[in-house]
Amino acid sequence: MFTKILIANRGEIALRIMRTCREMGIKTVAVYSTADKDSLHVRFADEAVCIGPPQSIKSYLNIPNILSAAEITNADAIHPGYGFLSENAEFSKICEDYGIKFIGATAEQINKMGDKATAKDTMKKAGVPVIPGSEGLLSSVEEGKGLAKEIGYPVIIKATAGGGGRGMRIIKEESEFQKMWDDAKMESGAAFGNDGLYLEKFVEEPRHIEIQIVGDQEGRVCHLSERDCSIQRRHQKLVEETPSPIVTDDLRKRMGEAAIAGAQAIKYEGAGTVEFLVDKNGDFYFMEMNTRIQVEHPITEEVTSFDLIKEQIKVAAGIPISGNSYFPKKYSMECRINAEDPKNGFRPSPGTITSMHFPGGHGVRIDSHVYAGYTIPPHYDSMIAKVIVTAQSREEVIVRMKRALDEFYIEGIKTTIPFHLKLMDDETFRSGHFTTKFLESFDFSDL
Ligand code: MV4
Repeated sequence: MFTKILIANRGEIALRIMRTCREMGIKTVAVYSTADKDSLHVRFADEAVCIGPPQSIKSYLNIPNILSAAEITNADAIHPGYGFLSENAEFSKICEDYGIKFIGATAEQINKMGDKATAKDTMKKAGVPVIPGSEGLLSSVEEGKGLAKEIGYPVIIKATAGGGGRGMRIIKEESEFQKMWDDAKMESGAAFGNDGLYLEKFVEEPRHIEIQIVGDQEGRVCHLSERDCSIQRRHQKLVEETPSPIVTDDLRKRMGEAAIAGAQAIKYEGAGTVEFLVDKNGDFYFMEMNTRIQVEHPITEEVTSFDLIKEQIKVAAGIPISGNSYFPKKYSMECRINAEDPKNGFRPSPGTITSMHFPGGHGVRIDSHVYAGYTIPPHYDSMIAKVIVTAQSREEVIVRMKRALDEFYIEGIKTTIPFHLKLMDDETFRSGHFTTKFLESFDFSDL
């Protein structure tokens, strides 16, 4: 087992990783930017090293400084958390070359899944259902138009280097094709330095359902069932829940098996997530694979009793998994609390938390790095807490979530709490029958 892990991240996920390390008897090293010198992750760690100024590119993305910090503190592994360097193939490779274990995917696995058109081909070959469309990249507008005519409009063109909706265009008819093609090429070239595009049939009003998997170094993979992430605004997830209200035992079994087949095809090691779209007929299709721990991992932990960070660390240290998949016996939901004003287009609201109190009690878990007196720096993402609620049924979860959100008292900044409170009373949300388009017609004006 590792003796000391450097956590190349900040905020709640850095604390989350340190907590498991402490339980496992592993020493921790925090790295921090000058903007984070008063952060809890710095105080929680056994050692802390400053790695640069506030801008991420000069600190949390600064590979030489992070490696120097690992070297001077004698860390034998690096946990990247999510975001920042977590899916950076170059960083994974450099760690390997340095003899420091990267607790995450190998460079090869990251590259295979990072290029979305390649990832789709790999999954298709492994027998995972994929959305009908181009084989690999489109080489011309003419090829795209021809294919769209064959499979029928609407179609969607996506950036192969994309994700999170950037470089993506929905095309409703052939007359729009050229303009959408030019826009998507321009946007993806500028954003990713790669303007490769692929095409798919557009699935209208889908659900976003993802399967958590864990693979070990011996090629064994198990799944830990699904998370429903259909409550999103502009590709930002706001609420996640498990089990999904629309996933039957049979669908869970088939999606779980598909996710395992896909992960085994690339000999996937560690924790990963296979994202699917589920259409109105209940058919599912591979969308992307995330080769990292995700923000919403706690709801899976709550219903399966697994510590996913501990699983990541064990697998990275070469300890095999049992190979059994887990099916939820409980219900769990996460509300992301962001320092944003939901009445004003979710505009960031950084500043100082003058006073606050977290909710607690039975079935309530708070993953957060903030405290009364803490100043939220403007340089990073705006999530300040995750309220994770667990109970025996979806109805009980919603009642408990309302209670917890009511108890969450915070002053000095605007947060997304009023939005979540309204959502919990929304009839469509409560029915469980909503799609990824649900928030497009939500009224945020009266929060
Ligand atoms: C789609 C789709 C419909 N049909 N692909 C959004 C982000 C990127 N990961 C892929 N996305 C989508 N791909 C086909 N063929 C609809 C979306 C989509 C979406 C997916 C999941 C959650 C929210 C979404 C919001 C808008 C569009």
